[in-house]
Parts: sequence; C-alpha cells; structure tokens
Amino acid sequence: MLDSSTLKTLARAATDTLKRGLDQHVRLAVTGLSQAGKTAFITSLTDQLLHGTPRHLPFFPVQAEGRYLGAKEMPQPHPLVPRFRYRDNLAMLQADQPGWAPSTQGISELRLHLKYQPDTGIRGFIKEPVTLVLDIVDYPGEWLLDLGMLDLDYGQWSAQQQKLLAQKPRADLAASWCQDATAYCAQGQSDEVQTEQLAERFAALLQDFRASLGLYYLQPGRFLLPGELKGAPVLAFFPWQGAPDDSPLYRQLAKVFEQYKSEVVKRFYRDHFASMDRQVVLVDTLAALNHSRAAFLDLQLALTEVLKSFQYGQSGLLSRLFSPRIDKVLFAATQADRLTPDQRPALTSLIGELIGPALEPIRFAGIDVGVETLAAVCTTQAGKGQLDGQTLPCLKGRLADGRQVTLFPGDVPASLPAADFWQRQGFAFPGFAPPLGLRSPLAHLRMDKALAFLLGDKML
Ligand SMILES: Nc1nc2c(ncn2[C@@H]2O[C@H](COP(=O)(O)OP(=O)(O)OP(=O)(O)O)[C@@H](O)[C@H]2O)c(=O)[nH]1
Ligand SMILES: [Mg+2]
Repeated sequence: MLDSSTLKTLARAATDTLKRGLDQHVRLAVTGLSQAGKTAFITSLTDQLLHGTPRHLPFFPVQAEGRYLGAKEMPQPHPLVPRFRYRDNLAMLQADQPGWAPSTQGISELRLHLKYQPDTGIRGFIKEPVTLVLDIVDYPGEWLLDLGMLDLDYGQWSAQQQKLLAQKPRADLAASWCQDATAYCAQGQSDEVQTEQLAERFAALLQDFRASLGLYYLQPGRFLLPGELKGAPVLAFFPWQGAPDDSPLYRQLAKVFEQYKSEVVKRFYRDHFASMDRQVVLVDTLAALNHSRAAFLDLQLALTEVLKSFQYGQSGLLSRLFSPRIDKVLFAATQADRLTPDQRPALTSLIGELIGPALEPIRFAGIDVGVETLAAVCTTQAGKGQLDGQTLPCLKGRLADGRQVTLFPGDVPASLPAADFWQRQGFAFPGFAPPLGLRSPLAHLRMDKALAFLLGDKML
C-alpha cells in the first residue's frame, strides 16, 4: 500500500511530466517586402502579448476566456542573430513627437514566454499554468525572391534577367548599365575591379527600380539588402549580357553565381527558414495602388515568387534541402487604418485576388492559410464628414509633417484593377504618423484575429 504522501508525490510527478509535454515552443517568422510593415507588426504583436487585456483583444480566445496570465521578455538566445528592438521601437511610437521605427536591413528576433492556464481536454487536468516559448523572427521578404534562382543555372538566370531589363518599365533606367555590361561581357576577360564595379552598379540599378518605379520583383535579394555581405566577393556577379560563351569572364561569373546560390540562398533556408513553425507575410497593397499599374503588377509577380517558398509539395526543391515544418501561413494586408472602415473588406478581397492563385499549392502542401486585413498601430479615427453637401465616411489623423487632418481617402478596388484604372482614379492614400499620446497596449485593428490564427491552437 502506498501512503498518502507517496501518492501525492506520484501525482505531482505525473502532472509535471504532462505539463512538460504541454510546454511548447513556436518559432513565428514575420516577413514582407521592403516597407510592408514588419517592424511595426512585431512591435505591436509583442506589445499586445505583454500588455493586452481581454477588452483590448476580444478575438484572441485565451485572452477573452480569461486564461491568459501574461508574457515576459526573455534574452534572445541565438548568438548570431541581432535582437529585435521592441523597446526602442515602442519608445519612438510613444515619444512626445511620435514617429515610426527606422527601416531594418536584415534578420532579427526576440523571445517571449507566454503563460496561460490550460483549458480543454487533457489539459484541463493541469491546474498549474503552462508556458509557451515564442520566438518572433523578422526577415526581409526580398530574401525569399531568390528561391527561384536555385532552379536555374547562370545562363538561364541571365536570360531571364536580360528579358526583364529589355522591357518596360525597366528598360529606360537600365539602358546605360546594359550598354557597359554588354561591352565588358563581349571582351570576355575577367577583371576583379571591373566586375565589382558592374555588380555594384547593378545593385544600384535594382535600388533605383524600387525607388523610382515602385518595383518589387528584384533579384538577387541580397543586392538590395546585403547586410554583413556588403563588399563580399560572393556578391561580385551580375546577369550576363549577350549570348553565353566559354570566356574566362563567363566562367568566373557563373562560378560566383553558384557560390551565391549555395552560400547565401541555401544557407538562409537551412539556417533560418528550416526552423520556422509559422509564418506571417505582410503586404502593403496601398503603396502599390498609390504608385502605378506597373508597380501593382510587379507586386503580384513578386508575391507569387515569395509564395513559392511555402509550396513544398510542388517544387520539391525545399523538401530536398531540409524538412520544412511550417504549418500555418497568415497573409495580411497592412495599414488598414489608412482606409475608412467601409473600404476594409475591399482590401481583404483585393489581397485575396492578388495572391489567390498561389495559395492553392500551399494548401495542397497541407499548410493552413489565413488572409487578414489589419493595422499594427491604428493611427486614425473613423467618422463621418460633409463634402460637397454629402455625408461621407472620413478619417482623422496626423500626417507625417504633424498636421492634424480630416480626409476622405477614397475607394479601394475590390478586385484587380483594369488598365485604365490609374488614369481614371486620382486617389492617394496618405501615410499617417503615429498619434500623440499612444499608450500600451497599442491601438490596433484585428491584431487579435491574427493572434488567434497564429497561436490560438497552441494555447488551448
Ligand atoms: N498607418 C499605419 N502605417 C503603418 C503601419 N505599419 C507600418 N506603417 C507605415 O509603413 C512604414 C514601414 O513600416 P515598417 O514596420 O518599418 O516596415 P518594414 O517592413 O519593417 O520596413 P523595412 O524594415 O524597411 O523593410 C512605416 O514607416 C509607416 O509609415 C500601421 O499599422 N499603420
Ligand atoms: Mg523593418
């Protein structure tokens, strides 16, 4: 016979074992093309997890049900990855003159411990709180654009790039670089300094495509965001101009192209992507709509390319490299606070159309896909205003220069706009500065829906 204290000890040991089994670890990656809103999203997500309340996050079940006990910031455990600067970013949002965090160039991450009371099923036996370890990783979506390069050799990639450079809208800006690169390729001798100069000019050209033409489909991704690779020999290549040949220069460029594929592209997938469990892909659709038809079509092309990283079943490429384990991907149109509430469903429908065809293979690969429209930080107040004798939905907010304004930002097309849309539509969706006196938990739109999709099933 066991005495009561032994029984208690055994019961405690069983509970501890069960609880250890429930303590979980999730690596949540957040990506998106340049300026999509990654830094603001992670800052807000962290702030919601640290300071959110049931009233503030009504659609996040563990909060709404009163089982959420709180979160704690932990030291960033990865020795080679910079810490995500949550506190600095928050301080900027909450400063006397609030502003957005500066643009980020590479990967960073932070770790949180989330404590909650388990609720259903077997977890109901556990009376003690359980901890979910959450790592949030920020990385540039441009790096995912390079996946397509893995399937190509240097000649094939160059042919693809030559075609793009010769077409509108790139052709005019590219003309001078193409002329010099064609002359250099034609003479065939490899010169380290000249190669480096042309590679750097190619990188500058890609930056110009982005800045002047609003383009997104830009390869190689590290030419835009080289980080610690700036000036490294692995970036000393560019697309061949002319017919492929057997010259020393062609062979040299082809060699560096292969090094880039294995040392940069594959390494990112192996060292970082392989360990991610869940993924958020953020899209700033309004920037492309504001810019031009060419920018919008290029965004669609770039997103289709980015999404290939999640189509494991189809390409098989990543499955050959490692065992991918991402089981949920959330696509979110950001900055919904720049629209009046009546326009937000149109934005959801538009992003659905933008990425729709690329979603099927992802679902087929067994990944749960969500599509949302949200604002990490809500900068505006929605209301009604009078314009030309009509009552219309309007927004109140602070422009980047600090002016308080009331605006009628206009309609968002609910589906892919026709070619004449940009001639007809004189709209502009202005950017807003964070409001004065912003406190934690940060005002948001539908961040609780995003949390429910990303973590709800892990916090039952
Ligand atoms: N109104 C509004 N604007 C936002 C929001 N999130 C981001 N923005 C705007 O978008 C800009 C870019 O946001 P970031 O969070 O820095 O985007 P990012 O993807 O980290 O940008 P990079 O690091 O440059 O790639 C900000 O400077 C703001 O102007 C939001 O929730 N609401
Ligand atoms: Mg950033």
